[in-house]
Amino acid sequence: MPSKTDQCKELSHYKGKYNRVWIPDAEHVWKSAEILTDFKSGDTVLEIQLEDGTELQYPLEGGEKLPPLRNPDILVGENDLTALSYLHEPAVLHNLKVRFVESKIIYTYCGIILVAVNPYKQLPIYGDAVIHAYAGQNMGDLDPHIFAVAEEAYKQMARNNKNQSIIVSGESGAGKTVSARYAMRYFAVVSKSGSKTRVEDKVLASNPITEAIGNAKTTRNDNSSRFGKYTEISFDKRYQIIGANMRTYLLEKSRVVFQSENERNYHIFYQLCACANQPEFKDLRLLGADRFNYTCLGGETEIEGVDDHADMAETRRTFSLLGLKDSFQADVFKVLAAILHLGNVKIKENGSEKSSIGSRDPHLSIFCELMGVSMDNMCRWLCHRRIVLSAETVVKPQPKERAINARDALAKHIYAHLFDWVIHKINQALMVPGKQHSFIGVLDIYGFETFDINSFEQFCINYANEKLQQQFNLHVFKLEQEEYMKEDIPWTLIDFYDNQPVIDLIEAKMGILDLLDEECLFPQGTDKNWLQKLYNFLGSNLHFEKPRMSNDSFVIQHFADKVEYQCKGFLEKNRDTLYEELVDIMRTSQFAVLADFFKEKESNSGQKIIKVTPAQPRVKASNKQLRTTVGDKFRSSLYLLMETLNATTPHYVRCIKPNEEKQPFEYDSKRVVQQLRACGVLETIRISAQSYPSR
Ligand code: AD9
Ligand code: MG
Repeated sequence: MPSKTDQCKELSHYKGKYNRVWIPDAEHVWKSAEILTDFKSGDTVLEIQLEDGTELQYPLEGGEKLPPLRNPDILVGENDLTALSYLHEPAVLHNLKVRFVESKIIYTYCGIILVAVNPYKQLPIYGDAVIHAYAGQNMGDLDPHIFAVAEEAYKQMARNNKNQSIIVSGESGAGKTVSARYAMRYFAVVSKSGSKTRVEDKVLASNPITEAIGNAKTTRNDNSSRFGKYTEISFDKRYQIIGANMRTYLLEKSRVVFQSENERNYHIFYQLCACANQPEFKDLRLLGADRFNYTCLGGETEIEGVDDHADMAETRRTFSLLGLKDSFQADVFKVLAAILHLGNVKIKENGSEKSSIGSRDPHLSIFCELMGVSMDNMCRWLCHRRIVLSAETVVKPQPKERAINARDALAKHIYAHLFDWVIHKINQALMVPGKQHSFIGVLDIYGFETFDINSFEQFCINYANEKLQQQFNLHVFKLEQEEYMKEDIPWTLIDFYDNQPVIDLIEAKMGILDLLDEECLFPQGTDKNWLQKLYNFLGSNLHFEKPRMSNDSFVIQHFADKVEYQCKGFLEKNRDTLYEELVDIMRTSQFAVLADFFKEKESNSGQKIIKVTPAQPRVKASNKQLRTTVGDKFRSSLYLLMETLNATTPHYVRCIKPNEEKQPFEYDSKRVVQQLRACGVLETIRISAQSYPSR
């Protein structure tokens, strides 16, 4: 971008011919205008005219704040934003808009980033013929495309003998999952050897299954990913696909037992309910999705344009394609049905201290039958707890609310185990027979999100996005700057937006996660106590706020936006405990799959504990619980993900959601600019422009 003095010069230089500028506008963010008078140094106002003929005076602050210049028309619509003469926010916003709205082009390069604007419409640009057109081409030679990025990764893998990553980011509903799917399809098509092995098809088949069990309708996206996924596609020496491996990140478990208004549980439940009448599911005693608590809490059980019945057929077809037999599928469906029945178990209140379940509760009885556990035990241990005192063990009744929590916790745990089990089976089916030469990883993680009510899940999701943003910042900005210094090119370190302070706030010693873990150690710990500690210890942090009107929430200034989190439920979700008594019942199940889910693993928590040294060394309290908390585990898994990404050559795709209403080719400048500002596209432009001094 030209410096301000340059801009003054340029402005007077172009006056007459290119006297067009952008001025800020409340509605359209930027509005086009023409300068009417000669600009002289020291002027305090510019006489300008808007496109509709209105004349106004644009205030100049000491001749410094000149409005950004418009690009010559001939450049508007460029494939690569870095080719524009004037590079600034209005130019980017306008260029993307012209391409998207007028030319219906969704992809644009911005230096090393591919910007993809979600068209909310099927486009005929993804066929095999298009894939073949991109194969072997150089990135700049054809129109910007996700296939061009995939080709670039493929080429660099072969040329440099180095593993690659395609990192797709953007907010919820922006198009990450769709982009990741197309990238994977590209590799499958170009690497196809023509031999009988159908490993490419298998790799692609993993997508519909993971989406069935890990995606759900939210108010943001009808097919929202509720887990993160890094898929490593393995290639042999001839760069043909030989297998794949998926790593998943923190599934949103709470959705299994609760959905907000207009949201749904995981797709697979509705697919199953849609097939309730099929003879093979008779034993599961299924009902319509509107008759199970766990599937109807959000109100609507159907999604416009989605046929759950047909999707079930697709899910089963892909299971089979992966070699996952009918018996395996039957076990999966049995567990899913059991979870649905568990959610319908009626827990009665017996005074304020006690609760009970009818000895003939029909749903509990089906649950027990399907899962091979004792009805008596379940009735008793959903509503009681064993309390170990020094001399004796007493059995204490539980109030209704606690019993419901115990039931829901069990449902969540069973589902999480089922999810891991299915992923494990898919990985086995895609396992590389021991001769991987290199890989390309595709990262599709839940996008930054903010709802009316934000809880632990949004906190974790947004934390992951902070880490990704930082990975991007460090890669693009620091590496580029180092390059300049190495070559001794005069260069002022530009201060890019560094989000380390927010990351510290969350993950460093005595940060939000540490304080949360600490509170979880106290048996009497509460969400409110923890929140109070946050206010006390972090109140002065620039990225942390106590809302003026609430004592139940806290605000974090994330890179993308401010988000207010409600503290309710954080402790419970971070602890993620399940009563021992219920675990014991599951372990003695006659149904081997279920017993295995709860089998005692090496660590007593059933979670593999990975000891890592996070970027910010943290001294752990000596009495730190043996169990890893969800937050702690997530922090470690993100650390490992960053290590993996940093060991590969990254390729970035930034997805943009152009409007809230999911309307085809609607471009809401306000929403777009918010995302451009948040995701570093504008910062990158500054650097890319500097990299080509000739421009
Ligand atoms: V989330 O963080 O998982 O909630 P994503 O993954 O970013 O989100 P997704 O890929 O699921 O969003 O896209 C949302 C919807 O936009 C899709 O279901 C499609 O209907 C639509 N979409 C996205 N990309 C394209 C595209 N390239 N062509 C057509 C698209 N439609
Ligand atoms: Mg997604």
